[in-house]
Amino acid sequence: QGVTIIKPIVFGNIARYFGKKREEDGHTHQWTIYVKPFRNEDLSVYVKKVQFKLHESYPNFNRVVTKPPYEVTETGWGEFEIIIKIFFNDPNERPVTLYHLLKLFQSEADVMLGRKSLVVEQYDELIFQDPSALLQQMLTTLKPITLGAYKHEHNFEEKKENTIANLNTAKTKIRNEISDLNERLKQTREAIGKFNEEISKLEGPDERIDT
Ligand code: SLL
Repeated sequence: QGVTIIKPIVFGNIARYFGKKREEDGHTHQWTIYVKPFRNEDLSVYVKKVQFKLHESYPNFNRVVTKPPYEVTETGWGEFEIIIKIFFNDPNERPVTLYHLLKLFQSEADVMLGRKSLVVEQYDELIFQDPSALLQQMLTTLKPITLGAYKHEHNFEEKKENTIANLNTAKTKIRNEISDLNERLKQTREAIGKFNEEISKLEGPDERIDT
């Protein structure tokens, strides 16, 4: 068959400091862990549910979200690893597991004072290798999300462009360095050649320097 379908996603957390520690429970932050499509599309067409496994200090730490937005909002005081498991509408498709370190603390002043939210998210891709006919149909049914405007915290397109530009600059620099070194190598070889000629003249052919 050889069919591969790729679905770009973004997952991570946003967090905000209360500004002080809450008296009742010692919580300091509100945070949201999420999985969302990179492009504007309705994941629920092929996603059955997303399971977020929180730290065991949380009541019913295994949170299951069956429809978009796939996210869990909580409050707390500490950072920990969240295990995200994505289940698909086709039971034959194995669930995908992602790991995210919930991040609450950051040294930036506005974040520390609670004037600004912190966002730690990453781009990833769900890759479907030879999906069943049913799943394939679900994967290619494009359905945009209607709830709310669609926007990412990070501009991944811009990041991509910047990365490409940086790589090209580096490439040019390395190319120039290589040609400089080649030029020096050539000059050095020529110099050695000249020395060898001189040596031959002075002492005969057995004293040459090998190049
Ligand atoms: C730490 N290893 O010690 C981590 C654990 C757990 C954070 C952090 C629980 C809130 C609640 C909460 O914030 N747990 O009890 O409802 O830093």
